[in-house]
Amino acid sequence: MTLMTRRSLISGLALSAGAMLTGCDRLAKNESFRDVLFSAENVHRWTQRALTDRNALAQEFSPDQMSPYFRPNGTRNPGTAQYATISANNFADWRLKITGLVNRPLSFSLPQIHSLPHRDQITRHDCVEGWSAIGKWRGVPLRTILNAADLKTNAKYLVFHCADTNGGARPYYESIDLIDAFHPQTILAYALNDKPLMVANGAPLRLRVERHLGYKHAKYLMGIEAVDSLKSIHGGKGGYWEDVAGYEWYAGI
Ligand SMILES: Nc1nc2c(c(=O)[nH]1)N[C@H]1C(S)=C(S)[C@@H](COP(=O)(O)O)O[C@H]1N2
Ligand SMILES: [Mo]
Repeated sequence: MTLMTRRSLISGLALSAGAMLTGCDRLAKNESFRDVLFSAENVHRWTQRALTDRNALAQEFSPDQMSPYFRPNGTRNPGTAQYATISANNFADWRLKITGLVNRPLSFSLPQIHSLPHRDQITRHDCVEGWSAIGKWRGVPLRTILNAADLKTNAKYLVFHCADTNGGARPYYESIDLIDAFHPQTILAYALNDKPLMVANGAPLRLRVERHLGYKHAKYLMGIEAVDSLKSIHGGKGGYWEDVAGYEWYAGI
């Protein structure tokens, strides 16, 4: 199903669930359409969309509500030879590559990322392992980067490629759709609690996608790839934990 179709369904849901059902009645009689429409994952996603506006902001907090310590989780240092090289000299040799379905492939150095307009946000991070922490993030809105790269019209997802490879077995990666990619609180963060991002929290750059659970917030970013399907990326489920442990691709909160 195309993004536009999904978008019109979302506005349909937002107007009134009843109107949406009537409007879709004829389409729902088409069997393959119905299969996609009512696949478990879509129903889960649409229930979320019916209850909340996907562009609504995640709650932001005041400085006095910040956690004294923002605990690192998952990889705390990629520990690869490549990461050792790129992390030398304040990440002087690191580049963020924007590739895939874009009209203008781009490569950013860290000083270039730092020179772009930034956003600060104090948000709560929720990990499925059962802990939360409130931290202050500073980063570049992802939409700024995507507008510069000029997405092709068939781009539907952004894939975030990370530097950590779990001992060479599998690289960490994640993906989001364009609604989350252009959400105002979706930023590429380079500072946590007014300090440069530490290695343990994903230096030099990590994703903050505030309407989602912790595992979507890819650390150690190396590249962002625009794609029309997630099927051919690694295990095909859109993320490391989605592939290895069956976590939901849509981890909206
Ligand atoms: N590259 C990479 N990104 C990652 C992980 C990881 O292991 N590798 N762990 C995820 C999980 S499960 C969580 S809860 C957060 C933890 O972020 P933190 O280390 O800043 O607390 O990062 C997410 N992003
Ligand atoms: Mo997590």
